[in-house]
Amino acid sequence: MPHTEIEGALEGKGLRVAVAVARFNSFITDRLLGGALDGLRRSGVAETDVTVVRVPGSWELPVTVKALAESGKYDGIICLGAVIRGETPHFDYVAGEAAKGIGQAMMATGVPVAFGVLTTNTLEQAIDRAGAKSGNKGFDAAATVIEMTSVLRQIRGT
Ligand code: INI
Repeated sequence: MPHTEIEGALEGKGLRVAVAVARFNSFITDRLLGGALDGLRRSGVAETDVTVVRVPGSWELPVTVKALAESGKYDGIICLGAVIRGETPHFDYVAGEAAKGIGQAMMATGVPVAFGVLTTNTLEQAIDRAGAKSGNKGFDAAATVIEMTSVLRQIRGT
């Protein structure tokens, strides 16, 4: 007997998506947001079904994602930020807590959350991932959230 296979569709029509974006390092995060909105639009998500939430920094993303997920208003969430190491140990706290908290919010609510938070050693590495040499992680995050919404709906039979 052939096995059963579940694979997500990259069809965003009818999906309601929230994008939480950090203003810190906005030079980078504005580009991630552009990539994410482009990805959503090109996958068929209606502009009127997209909500963008701006927060001060990546530290604020977990509580924002949790509130968005708990509201029941969104099928999927994208979070965008840029944590750049620079000279300060602040990096480790902000990057670590953002990753952990966003993961916890997804696990607690079951709402798919795409992790579009760059954690890089240099500004150049962040630029590379925000529309230069290494693509745009915001665009990738849009594709991920649409795919995961579809995967989870199939598993849950909804
Ligand atoms: N926030 C970021 O999104 N990226 C960073 O690189 C960063 N650094 O390096 O400090 C950063 N800090 C701000 C933080 O996210 C909070 O907004 C702030 O601490 C207020 O709670």
